[in-house]
Amino acid sequence: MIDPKSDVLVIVDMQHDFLPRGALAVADGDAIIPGIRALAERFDHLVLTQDWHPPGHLSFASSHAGRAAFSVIDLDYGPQVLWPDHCVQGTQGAEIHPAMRLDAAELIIRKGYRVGIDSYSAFLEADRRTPTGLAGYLRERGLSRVYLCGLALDFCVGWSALDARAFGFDAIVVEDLSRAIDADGSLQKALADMDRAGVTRVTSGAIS
Ligand code: VGL
Ligand code: ZN
Repeated sequence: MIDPKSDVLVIVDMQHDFLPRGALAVADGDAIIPGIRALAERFDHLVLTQDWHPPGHLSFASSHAGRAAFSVIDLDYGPQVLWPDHCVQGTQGAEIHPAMRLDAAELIIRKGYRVGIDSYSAFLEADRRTPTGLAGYLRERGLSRVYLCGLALDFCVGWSALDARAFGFDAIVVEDLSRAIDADGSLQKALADMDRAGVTRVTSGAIS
């Protein structure tokens, strides 16, 4: 049962670059738009996340001579998948799809805006030390249960859900309203990590 006081829906990275024809398109990403819209209508509190990279971002394959997209390099903070250029600040590809209740969103949290650190998680950047401020925001507002959906299930949705748990929130991933990139077993790993961390997985039809 959705509790209008304590529950927040976090819609992750529903941006044109992650949708079909986008720079880092997630298969079938557009299929979840109507369902997310319908679910968003049922929450009093709505937060959107926006992947928001400067040109030349460290996570772009184009920033590393001779490296192909979807290969992995070792950085100071750990392994980093290299992506096609995506969600560059101010570009159309970085815009959030207009069906995501932009008008009703209480917070749009941008992430990945430091040129040298990626951030899949909406809570903590990839160096695992730099907070985005979202945990404090939710805490201060008494929002203790976080529903998550969007793109991509095995990266930004999954990492955000794991960090929600790590910061002491209840975390519920709406699986049918998320889609995965599934690079090199990443989906299976994300699901296992979430189960281990106590992230609940539901389908939208089961949310009363
Ligand atoms: C994402 C890869 C790179 C995501 C963002 O939103 O899942 N994935 N940047
Ligand atoms: Zn990104």
